[in-house]
Amino acid sequence: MTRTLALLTLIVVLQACNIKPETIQPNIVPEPQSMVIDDDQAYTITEAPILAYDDDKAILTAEFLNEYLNSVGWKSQIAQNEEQPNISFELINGLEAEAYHFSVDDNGVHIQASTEKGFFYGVQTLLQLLPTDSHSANLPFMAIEDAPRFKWRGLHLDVSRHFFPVEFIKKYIDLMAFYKFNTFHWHLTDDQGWRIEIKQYPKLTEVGSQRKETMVEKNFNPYKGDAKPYGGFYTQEEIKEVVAYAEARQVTVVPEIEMPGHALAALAAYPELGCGPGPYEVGTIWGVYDDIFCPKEETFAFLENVLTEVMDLFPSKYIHVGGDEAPKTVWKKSAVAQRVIRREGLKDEFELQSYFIQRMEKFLNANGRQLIGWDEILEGGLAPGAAVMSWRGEAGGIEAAEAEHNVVMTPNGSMYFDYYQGNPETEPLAIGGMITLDKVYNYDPIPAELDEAHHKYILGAQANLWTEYIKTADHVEYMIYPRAVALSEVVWSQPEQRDWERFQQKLTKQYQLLDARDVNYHVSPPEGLS
Ligand code: TNX
Repeated sequence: MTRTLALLTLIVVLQACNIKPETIQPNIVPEPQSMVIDDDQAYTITEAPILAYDDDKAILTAEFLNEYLNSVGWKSQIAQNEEQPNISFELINGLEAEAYHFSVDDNGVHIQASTEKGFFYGVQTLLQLLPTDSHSANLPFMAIEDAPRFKWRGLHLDVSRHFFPVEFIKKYIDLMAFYKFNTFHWHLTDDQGWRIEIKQYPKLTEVGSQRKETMVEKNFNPYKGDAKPYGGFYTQEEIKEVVAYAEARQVTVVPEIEMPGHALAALAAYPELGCGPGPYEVGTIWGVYDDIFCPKEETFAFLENVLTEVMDLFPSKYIHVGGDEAPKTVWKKSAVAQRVIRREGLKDEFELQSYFIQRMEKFLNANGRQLIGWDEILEGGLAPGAAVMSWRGEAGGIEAAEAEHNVVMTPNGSMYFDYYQGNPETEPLAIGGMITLDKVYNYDPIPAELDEAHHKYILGAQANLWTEYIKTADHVEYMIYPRAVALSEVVWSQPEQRDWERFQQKLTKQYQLLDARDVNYHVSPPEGLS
């Protein structure tokens, strides 16, 4: 109260002296579609703003904002039928699902939308404007009309190579939502660890989530593995908690269950699913393994049962089945695999992989879901309705889009956040490659060579974080931020709204916002290397 009084006094004094208190500079990221500012007039939100909404569609978002503000020291409250709320949520008709209008005038802050998603993004814009060092904001009059450029605005996290606890996953999602990302790609299984509880197959986590000490190297070599026993997994209860948490932040969680390759942890648990005699061990070194799922009926039944539990946990329309880096060495030698090739009249092991993926697609489709996989699923023939995640450059994505398949662009030349972002001599060990902040910023998910008629198949883009060399939550954040801040403009803002100079100026405020959220980030120099 005393603070409010002091502030009011200050404003009165300033007005009497005809000095305008400084208004907040709207350094909003991602840059909105359109923004008109009238710096001559301002509206002050003081420590205890009143929130109100005129439609039930805004309840959850109003509560989200209220809770957030209180968690960082504001004393906001929701009060319905308040004559003059400071922040009002107003339902308007006709805006697209994720669009919103945001304005500041004499009557306060207005967030207008037609959907819950729209209200939510209006709130994120407000949170971009609020200062981090005081509980009062002098907002210039403004009018923003905003909507995203792309439907798929994604970040991925590999929790197999290293495991990150639920609390951190929630923080990861919080930050995604803050930058208006809407898709969290959760890479849950790989050679080096199976991290999701599957009730029907308890050994997946009992055995498959634990790896032994690296064997090949007596001397610790971080390029090869951890040299230590390592483990961890999420229970189904934890997964549900994360999915609900994400849903409240308008983030869809897309689970990935790798097949037919990157399956060694599953084979260690259930050796009968491999083509060889076994036994297998959970991978202890990084890289690609020859042992993959064998295309036998038992394997298909297993995978369908696993996916059934996965679909019960994840409402996402898309289910990611991996498909990448599946060496055909073992299938070439396997009598079972060769028999399937003959029985199905297939040409080779690539067509066998295509057959494998097509069976999974039929199963997912029969359950109302869509398959998405890495671009290797193009080899040997793309499953009829599959979406493609293009990681080995953009060629796979272009080919898929031209064939009228949906595509998510995630080329390893621009979207691999496990690559270095600065001088390798001073940066923590990374997997190689160099993706600086400006490189991310200048990426365009629509390839220049794709003809316009097929642009609509590019759903959007996503950055991937593979964690072979990333063991701690702090390090994850360091690799993701601020590159994800740059990516948010790539996937949300219109190309003509993107401006590298302006973006760099906006970063100062973004660093403050990240500090306030206790995020570890890399301070990127203006150009190139640190
Ligand atoms: C390739 S990208 C992989 C991952 C590795 C990554 C390292 C992709 C679909 N597969 O298994 O972690 O390279 O950058």
